[in-house]
This record gives sequence, structure tokens and C-alpha cells, in this order.
Amino acid sequence: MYAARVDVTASPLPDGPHRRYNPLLDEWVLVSPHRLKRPWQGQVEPEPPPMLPAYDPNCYLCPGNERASGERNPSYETTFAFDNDFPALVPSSGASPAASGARGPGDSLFVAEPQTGRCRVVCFSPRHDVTLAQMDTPGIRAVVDAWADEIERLSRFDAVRYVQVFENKGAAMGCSNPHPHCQIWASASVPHIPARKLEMQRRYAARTGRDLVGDYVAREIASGERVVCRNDAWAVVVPFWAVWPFETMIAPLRFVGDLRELSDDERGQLADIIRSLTARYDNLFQSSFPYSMGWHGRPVDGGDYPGCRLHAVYFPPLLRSASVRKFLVGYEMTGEPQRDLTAESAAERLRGLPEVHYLDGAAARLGASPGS
Ligand code: H2U
Repeated sequence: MYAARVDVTASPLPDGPHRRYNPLLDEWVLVSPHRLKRPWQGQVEPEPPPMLPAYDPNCYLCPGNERASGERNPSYETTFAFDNDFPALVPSSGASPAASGARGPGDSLFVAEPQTGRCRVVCFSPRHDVTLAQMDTPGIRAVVDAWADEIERLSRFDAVRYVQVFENKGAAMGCSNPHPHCQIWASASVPHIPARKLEMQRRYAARTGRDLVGDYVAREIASGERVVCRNDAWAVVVPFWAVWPFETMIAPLRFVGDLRELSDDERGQLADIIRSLTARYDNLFQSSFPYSMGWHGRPVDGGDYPGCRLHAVYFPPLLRSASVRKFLVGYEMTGEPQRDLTAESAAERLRGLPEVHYLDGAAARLGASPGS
């Protein structure tokens, strides 16, 4: 016998263990709010790194410095994009799956296919010592424009079908360099996470004639319970089905398929809401809040993708403090994702935080000048 599903619009959510459904990924998450009370003796993250210089002569992303390829970065003043010197995808794969014993569609057990693509790195600022959370809105706006320009640029290559923009921030998320930057991987196939989202959005549009993300965000705004912040063009919510403790989604209020379609005003408002969200993140534990984030939108192959609305996802690992993180292990790896803190509590905490960065006003103290 299956337990009856809860109509969350009609009755309060259970305060005991329950599962929530993610309609974008067709996945479930187990929510166990009562477990937050258990004692914790897990890993303690290292203390935040000492203050960084504004310019680091040993950083391969700082202006004027040499990269591993031997190329020298220009003396850039806003953003700077370049081909990744260690790309995960290259324009011609040269790989032959058959040579490794793998077969094509005829063999359902050993399936491989060549994958081609291109990888870019985008530096957000010439300053080594800031993050998006500490940059001003015009500075972040330049990053939004760089994302859109890179998608346009990469979409012009014949073999490119999908462009994934993502940022790993902080050593806890495997970021190798504190200089603010993101990566962009363009591939000949749609990676399976955005592919699943496209399919779920297509099915929802076929069933309802509307778009899934648009309907979802409208419901969230109406309830307000999981909204972190919003402006005239964007909303930030902790998704009902969030897996990571302070996971969020940024979605446009207008139906937009990819970053290139944003109006001038929407780009400015996006910069503002990214600033507001990332400052709240840093303010939560008064530390540089690590996360992985990425944009999901329409493939760039010119195909028809009904109901596909652009959105960003943020996955931060921290749970209770700058030193206690969540790991997706055990049950998460073998069963399904599980969380203790409810999405509603996480949203309430983020919503209640100031959107001014806790170091604001002390920005000058953050970075020593190159000569100091
Ligand atoms: P992450 O810290 O997010 O991994 O980004 C650093 C990227 O910069 C990484 O993909 C690239 C790495 O390949 N890189 C260069 O392209 N040139 C270099 O000289 C060093 C690092």
C-alpha cells in the first residue's frame, strides 16, 4: 500500500519524514527534519584562507600573467574569457569507441559515443580578492553579458548543441583558484541533466499548454514560503524539492529560453539579484560561501524546445556553519538524496539576512595593492 500523497496547497507539510518530488528531474528527495537535533561529530572544514592580495603574481587568471599554455593574459579591466588550456572537450575527439571494445546502439551493455566540444574560462574581474558577492551590480552585469556573449559565440560552431555555464566557488567545491571565474563547456550532445529537464518541461507543456518553471515560480511567489528575494524580473526560491541545505533556483518572471534573450533591463535586474543572493549566502555564516552553480536553458541547435524556461541552480554544501558541510554519501549514493533542514526553514533564514555584504565598507581592507 502506498501512503496518500499530501496536497501541499491544502494541508501543512508533515513535520516528520516525508519525500518530495522534483518534477524537473523526475526524482525524489527524502526530508527528515527531526534529525537536525542529533549530535554532530563530523568533519570540520578548514578556516577561511587569509586575506588575498588584489593582484597575485602567481595567479594564472590575474591580468598580465602567463598561463600554463605560455599565453599571457591581457591587462583586462572587467571580464576576460579564454579557451581553457586543459579542456575536457576538444573540437575533434579522435576517439574511436570501437577501438576500446565499446559498441554503438546495437550493443545495449557497452555503449559509448565520441564527444566533441569546446571549453572556455571567464574571469569575472581583474581583482584576485573579490567574489561575485562582493562585486557591485555593474560589475556583475558585465559577467551576465559575458555569459550571453560566450553562448552566442559558441553556438556558432556547427557541432555545438548545448552550452553549459557553471561556477565552482570555494575549495570545498573543488575550485582550484580563488580568482573569481567560471567555466563554460560547449558540447555536441545535451548533457543528461539538462536533457532530463528538457524532457520533463516538454511533457508538462504538452499536458498543460504552459511551462513548468513558470507555473512553479508563480505558485512559489503566491505562497512566499520558499522565496528568498525577488525583483521585477527575477525570483530566487529554495526549491520545494531542494537537496542541498541552502540550494536555490533563480528564474526569470518572463518566459525566456536562454541568457541571450534577456532584455537590457532583465540583465541589469539579474545582476542585482545575483548580488543579493550571493551576499546573503556570505552573510549566513559570515564567510565566503562555497557553491557550485549553473545555468539551464534551451540548447543552441535551433531546435524546438517547448516549455523550456531558463533558470539557474545553486548548490552550496554548507549546513550549520562555515565549518560543517553536508556530504551526499551513504543513503544519498545508494538510495536517494536526503535532507534534514526543510526548504521552508532554509528560505526563511536566507530571506531574513541583509543583502548588503557583511564585509561591505571593509572592501578596501580586503585587497592589498599590488605593490604592498
Ligand atoms: P576551476 O578552479 O573551476 O577548476 O577553474 C580553473 C580552470 O582554469 C580549470 O578548468 C583552467 C583549468 O583547466 N586553467 C587554464 O585554462 N589555464 C591555466 O594556465 C591554468 C588553469
